[in-house]
Amino acid sequence: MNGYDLRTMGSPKPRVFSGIQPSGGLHLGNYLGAIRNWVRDQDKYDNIFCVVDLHAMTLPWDPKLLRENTLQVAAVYLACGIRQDTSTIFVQSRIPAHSELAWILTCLTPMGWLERMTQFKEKSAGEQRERVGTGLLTYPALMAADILLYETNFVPVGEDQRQHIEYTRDIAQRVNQRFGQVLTLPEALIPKAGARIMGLDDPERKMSKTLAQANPGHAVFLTDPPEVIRKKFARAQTDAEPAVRFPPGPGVANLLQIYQSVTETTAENLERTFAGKSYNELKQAVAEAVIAALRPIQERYREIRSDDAQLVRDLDRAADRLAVTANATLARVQRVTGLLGHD
Ligand code: ATP
Ligand code: LTN
Repeated sequence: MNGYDLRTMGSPKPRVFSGIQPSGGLHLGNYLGAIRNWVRDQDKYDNIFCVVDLHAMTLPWDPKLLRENTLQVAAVYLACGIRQDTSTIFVQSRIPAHSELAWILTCLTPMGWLERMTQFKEKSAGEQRERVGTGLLTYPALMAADILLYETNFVPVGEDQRQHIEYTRDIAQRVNQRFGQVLTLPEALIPKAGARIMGLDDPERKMSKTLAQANPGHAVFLTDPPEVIRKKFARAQTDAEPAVRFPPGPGVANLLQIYQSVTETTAENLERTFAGKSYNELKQAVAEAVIAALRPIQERYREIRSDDAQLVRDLDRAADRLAVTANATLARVQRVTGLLGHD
């Protein structure tokens, strides 16, 4: 046990914190790579799941869509099985401490650290500097603030976020070394299976909300109706072979990965079921498996979205509760860094 755990003695379970940006509809990759693992492990931890709306402002956004996507992400968390007795779901911008700690961390972060981040390089590639918002560069400082405010022990995310968690540890260590032990160092929890679902239109690229905006056939959204899911799989890219072979090429491998992940079947069973089958048979089987897995989630989602006022009330209440912890951490950092009024 490290020194900081003393502050969380009231809660015997380790703290988990994770978040998803409301930058578009959630897709199968978000579910299989992130949310499903959060649901499965939620009883082991004291969980906080955030809708990181301020992060969704790091690329151009539409205000109406941001509001709708924020409610959608929160409702999807609940519909997928996140339970409010072991987990707290809230919206990042409802707790101003996130922005305030992010500012202090930004001031302590060398610009070179941020310029070297893979996500920044990828998302700003091909854009002129005049057209990229500064928030895309300082994004990791806000993410670090999210995590550090709650004395988080573990951060369950997909592989693409590992570098941001490393930065979070580095900046927390810098604060602790310079000003005294005020922050808890978190660790990434990265799943072995499902950590990287690829696009249906292009199996070389990770399924992503942003790419799905340009081409809806890229991703299956968790809210897609069955006929849309069937159509998207029917058009998915496969290989040049006449039938399913093992080992498969990238397009077929992605479909098999989705089938295996959704049905939780073994690799042997997968080969027994699909070797020699036509691509049409494979696509239909994957589509039906996904439709069956999403059906209860979609039913629950519709139920939750039939009362947005209740959803907003729950989110606000959660934010009020969490603000106590967030403000306590912020006050500690403000005090040790010399800001007035926190003695
Ligand atoms: P954007 O395109 O806006 O960056 P995204 O679809 O990549 O969005 P994020 O909000 O960045 O999704 O990620 C939310 C969570 O889902 C993260 O934990 C991330 O690692 C995971 N994730 C995203 N895409 C995939 C994928 N294709 N396969 C597995 N996990 C994924
Ligand atoms: N950058 C993350 C989203 C995110 C996050 C967080 C994840 C913002 N703040 C804190 C975990 C913990 C992403 O998945 N794109």
